[in-house]
Amino acid sequence: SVQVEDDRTGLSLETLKRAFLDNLFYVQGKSPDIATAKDYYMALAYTVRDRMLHHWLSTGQTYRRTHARTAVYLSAEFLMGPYLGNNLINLGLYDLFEQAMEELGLNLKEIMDQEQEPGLGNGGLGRLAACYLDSMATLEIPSLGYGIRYEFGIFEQAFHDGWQVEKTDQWLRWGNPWEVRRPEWAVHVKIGGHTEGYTDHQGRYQVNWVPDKVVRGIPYDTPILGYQVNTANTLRLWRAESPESFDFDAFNRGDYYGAVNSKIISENISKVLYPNDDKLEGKQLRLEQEFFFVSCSLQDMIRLLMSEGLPLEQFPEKFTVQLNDTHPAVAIAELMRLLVDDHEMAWDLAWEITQKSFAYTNHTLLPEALERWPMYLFGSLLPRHLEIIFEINRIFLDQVRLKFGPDNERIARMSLIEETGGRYVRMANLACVGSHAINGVAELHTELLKETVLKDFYELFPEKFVNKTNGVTPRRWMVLSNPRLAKLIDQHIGTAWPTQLDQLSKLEAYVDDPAFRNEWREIKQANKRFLTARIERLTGIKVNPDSMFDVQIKRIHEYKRQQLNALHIITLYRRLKQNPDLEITPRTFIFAGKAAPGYFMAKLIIKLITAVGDIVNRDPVVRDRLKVVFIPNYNVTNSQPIYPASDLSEQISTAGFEASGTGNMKFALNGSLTIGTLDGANVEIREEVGAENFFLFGMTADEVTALKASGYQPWQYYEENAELKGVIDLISSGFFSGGDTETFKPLIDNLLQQDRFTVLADYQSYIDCQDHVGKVYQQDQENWLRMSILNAARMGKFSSDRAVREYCKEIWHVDPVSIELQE
Ligand code: DL6
Repeated sequence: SVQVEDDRTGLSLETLKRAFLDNLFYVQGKSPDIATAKDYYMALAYTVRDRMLHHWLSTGQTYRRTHARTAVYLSAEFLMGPYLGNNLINLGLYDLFEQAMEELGLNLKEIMDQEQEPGLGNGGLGRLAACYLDSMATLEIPSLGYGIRYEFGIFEQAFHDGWQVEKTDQWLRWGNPWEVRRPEWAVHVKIGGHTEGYTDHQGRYQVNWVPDKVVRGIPYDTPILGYQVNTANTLRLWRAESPESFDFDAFNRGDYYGAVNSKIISENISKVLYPNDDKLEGKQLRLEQEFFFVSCSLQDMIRLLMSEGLPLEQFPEKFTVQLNDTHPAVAIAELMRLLVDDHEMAWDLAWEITQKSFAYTNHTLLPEALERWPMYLFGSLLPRHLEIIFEINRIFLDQVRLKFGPDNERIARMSLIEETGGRYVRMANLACVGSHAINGVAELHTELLKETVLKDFYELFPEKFVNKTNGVTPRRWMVLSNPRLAKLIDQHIGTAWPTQLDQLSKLEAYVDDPAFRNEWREIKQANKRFLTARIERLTGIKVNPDSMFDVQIKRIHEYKRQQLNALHIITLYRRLKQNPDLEITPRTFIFAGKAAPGYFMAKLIIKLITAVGDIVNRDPVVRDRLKVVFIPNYNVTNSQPIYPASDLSEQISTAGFEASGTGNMKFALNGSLTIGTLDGANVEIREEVGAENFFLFGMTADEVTALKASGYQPWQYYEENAELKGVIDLISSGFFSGGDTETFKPLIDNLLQQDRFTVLADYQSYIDCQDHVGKVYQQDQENWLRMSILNAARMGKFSSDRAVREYCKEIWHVDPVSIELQE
């Protein structure tokens, strides 16, 4: 008899092709003659998703059956990147599908290019959450990610006259094949109103919160596959809707517009991601977003606990909840409220459960990013939570007094309520008090936390503080985005390295092997040619793939110092103008990154870079030895071809300001050398790869602090350094702004007068280091290649698998559960 594989699960080439055409016909409603590229993408996505569902359902069943202890990642941002390619890699079906598409006359990569990535994050913090979900699934750790299903993710960046302009993101425009809406698990979230005290039937004082609006949270679930395991965990994102599609009372009163309006107002909550990175936007809607997804998620966890027949007291045994920065820190007050008010639990027991359940990760030392909410705003949206926070604070400050005596300044600093010049609720203080563990994201960062912003909390709770240096997933950042290099590595050290990244050290044995070295070099060249074509397509600029690709890609921020990079470019340009025959290493300066729409200085830095590019790229004196490109709309999709093609990774933040950085890890993993300061994880990267394989410059964090304490006067550096003065004067003269001396004035004035991020103080050290980099690249290519191989070979530590294992062992106490596929 003829045996036919099932269309949804079969894996033969014939079945895949049939299943794809079936989905094209029955899901997209198209035949190949009229199908668009988007239709092909959707049909392929469904074909891949069909092959994931078995894993997903079996995983859920196993977790329920075994009452698996679960790591919950609460995060306002998940920057997942495109799913299709990653799912194919994690399923181990990439090559097979590539062939199936080819046999149908289609191209897998072109189809993958159709995906609109879910840009539900700003940068490092959201991308870290995505890498951790990948690692948790790969390590078979029962886990759930909870966040917000923003209808509009991070804006799309376009350019007008060299200035950034923002266009709204529309990732849901064509539908999202990876998610499943689960209205049956919707929950209600109260907002606003007031509280009322009453005495219950047992004579106990209770509080009832009477809200002035209620919104409905609907979960949308996405499966998160592990790499080459059966595990498929869940990312659950909440969408806000109104409880009924209409306010029927208003409708019956004849108030049609009023009825529709309440629906619109509710839906606003999950409408748009706030596009700020490292800066608090103290908007009411933002606080509503934070509370909304936290309340939905905690209610959902309680439902899950009860559906397994477990009592509420078991919450901290069933779940361990990681707070991704303070954005979800209101969870501490909300869990207290759910336990004490809704489930009538005694305060002390509820507090014990709460503290056991939460752990807090801090991602930034910048004071302007620390969340504090005006008390009137907080109290008007969350009146009951404010009462709960007052009570937590009362008990907590007694604890402080007990340990430190009547030290009023300390008490004022540690209070959950700030009272100097306006009253605010301090979310970091709440997170520290309500969590059993507090971590920074790189060794230096954790030390600085203990010495500065969280010093008082460290003195009170030293046992809570741990470091968890960030990591990145080698599946997306190597296997998927650098397939040529991944294959070369497979051929030499076997195929275990993507899940055991320490094995990359075996590459050291080949560092002098001529054939291996040759292939390494050729792969880098091929990746550079690929990026060269992409740059021309995206910007119209032709770059030379034989030049050094000197790359800085990340959010635009003064502390990340893209302006320092620009000063270097202008320095080289001036040298060429003064001496056109000067021998210099040809370089292509590649930038990408978004500026927060309201961040004037960051936008001006973008304009400076594009303006310098306009002049330098066209000047015949330069003879194409320098090129400056700004790749628009930096996101996960656009970043993937950049790391594998880069020679030099710019990690040049002012020491003490970049909490960790994770791009720095992606570059080194792909064999790019770092020019960097002793900041964030750069310190540990340098330790791992060896000081001789890292281009170090600049002041240390301590030196920066000391310089500022001694009264930093940036203009002195300008006065005393002729080359720096020449560069600054050239910008001031209007040379890069069509003669207009106003455009860049704010930037220059700021550098000369304040220079909060000590750009001028580090200028000479950076220039000297860059001169050295140029020489090594040009004159010592064999050594460069060797350093490139050694960088990749020594990156084992920076896998997100290592980071997640540490969280599991030291904070979460969660063990793997392996999944057998159910019949
Ligand atoms: O921990 C992830 C990432 C770090 O690598 C970056 O150094 C840090 O700047 C970033 N922090 C943020 C700020 N968010 N807040 N609050 O994205 O986190």
